[in-house]
Amino acid sequence: MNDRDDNQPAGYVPPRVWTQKNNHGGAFGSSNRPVSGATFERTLPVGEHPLQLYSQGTPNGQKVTIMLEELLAAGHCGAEYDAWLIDIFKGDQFGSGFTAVNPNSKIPALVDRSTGDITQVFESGSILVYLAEKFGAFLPTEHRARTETFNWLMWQVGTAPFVGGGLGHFYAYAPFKIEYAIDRYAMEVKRQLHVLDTHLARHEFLAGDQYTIADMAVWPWQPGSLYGVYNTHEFLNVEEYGHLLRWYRAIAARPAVARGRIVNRTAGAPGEFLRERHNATDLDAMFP
Ligand SMILES: N[C@@H](CCC(=O)N[C@@H](CS)C(=O)NCC(=O)O)C(=O)O
Repeated sequence: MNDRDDNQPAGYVPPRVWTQKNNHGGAFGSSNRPVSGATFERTLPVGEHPLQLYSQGTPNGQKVTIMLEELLAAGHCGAEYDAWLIDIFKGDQFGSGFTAVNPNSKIPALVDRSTGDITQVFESGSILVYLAEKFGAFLPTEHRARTETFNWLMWQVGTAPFVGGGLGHFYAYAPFKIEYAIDRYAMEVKRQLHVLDTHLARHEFLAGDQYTIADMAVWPWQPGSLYGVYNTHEFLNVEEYGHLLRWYRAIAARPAVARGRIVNRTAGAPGEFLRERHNATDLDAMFP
């Protein structure tokens, strides 16, 4: 162990067995717990569409609303959906109805009521694959492109915790700044940006020449969240990744992305957020 005065807070030494404090501080310090399960009873609302999404407009939530808007834009009317807000900053993810759909208490979660017995889907990557297979869209059938799509999709769901739970948490949410933690995660996130920049120097989209669910998974996070919720784009000098930015801007220009990225967001400039979406007209009114 190093000199304990260097620890943060100074003098801190990890106890032999970790125990929970009343409030660990930071943005989620009072709501996060070391056990799973519901903390209160609340049934989930159900709208008129077959697809019921329970989510918030964070990067993981945006992946799914972008996919749903892309499906609708491509003419898949069966992708009409209700997007209910689960406000994770108020602890809605610990309600009994939500934990029954996602025992991990994280948004996004999807219920498909068009399948006889209802189908419950959680994990953003699983939801993207589920929708892609249900509608036969944005997931190539050709062996090589399909494999590349899964490569980048799995890469993204594996790397997101370094961005959000790592850099974003310690840069934006932690009760105080810890240089070691921020350096460690800044290094890893910049490495990820370089991985993408290098790949996108040779490919139009992540899986090659087709826009797929892999692009929809990566876009809100790398670099979306760095421009958005975590506001670390200048700190990480994101502008140096020219090929990544070319791809990022091309996807941002897609009308379905402009629509999907604001669904279930609770704040922002006028026209930049829509708490809930129950009908195409909710968004049409914002994109006349
Ligand atoms: N691996 C999950 C991660 C989902 C996740 O971390 N969701 C965050 C918001 S982006 C959340 O619900 N956080 C609430 C909490 O940690 O209590 C996925 O990809 O769906």
